[in-house]
Amino acid sequence: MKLTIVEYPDRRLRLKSKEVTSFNSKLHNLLDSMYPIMMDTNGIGLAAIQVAYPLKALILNIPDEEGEQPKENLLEIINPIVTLQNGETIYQEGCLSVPKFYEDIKRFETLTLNYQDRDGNTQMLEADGLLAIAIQHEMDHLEGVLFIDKLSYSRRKKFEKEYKRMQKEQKNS
Ligand code: QAP
Ligand code: CO
Repeated sequence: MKLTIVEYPDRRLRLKSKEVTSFNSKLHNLLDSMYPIMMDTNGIGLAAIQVAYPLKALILNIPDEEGEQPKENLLEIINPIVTLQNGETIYQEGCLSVPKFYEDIKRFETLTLNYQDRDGNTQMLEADGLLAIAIQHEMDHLEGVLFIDKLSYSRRKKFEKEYKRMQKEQKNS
C-alpha cells in the first residue's frame, strides 16, 4: 500500500476517526504500510488519519536509551480509551503533519489505556514518559486535533508566521 503523509493545513486532519470493527488483512496492510513511512520520515508516532485513513488506529515506536527504534518496540494501538490519567508534564512536541515546527505542550504525565491489538484482542497499557506524551498526541489526531491547537494565542500566531514564511521560501525555490 503506497501511503503519503497528509500535511497541515489539509482539512482531512480535522476528521474524526472511526472505530475499527474489522481486524482483517486490510487493517494489517494499512498498519504494515504505516511503519516504513514513519521510520523513513524519522517519526516516533503516526495516526492512520495522517496517511488519509480516518480510522482509530495509531502506531508508536519510542526510541530506547540508545536512541534506537527496533521493530520489537513497535506498538500498534486500535480503538484506544484512556481509563486513568495523572500529573502534568511539558515536552517540546513536533508532528509529521506539521513539519519543522516544535513547541512545548502540556500533557498528563501518566496514563492507563485500554485498546485493541491488530487481531482485536483487548490490551491494557500503563504509560509514562515520552510514551505517555506520544499516546496523547496521537489520540488527539483521532479527534481531528493537532498539537498547534493547544498553543496559547501568541504561540499560535508565532506558528502562523513561521508557516507563512516557510510557504514563501518553498515558492521561491
Ligand atoms: C508525535 O511526532 C510526538 O517536524 C510524533 O521535520 C511528538 O514523530 C509524540 C517529525 C513529540 C511525542 C512527542 C517532525 C519528523 C516527527 C518534524 C513525530 C520533522 C520530522 C514527529
Ligand atoms: Co502528529
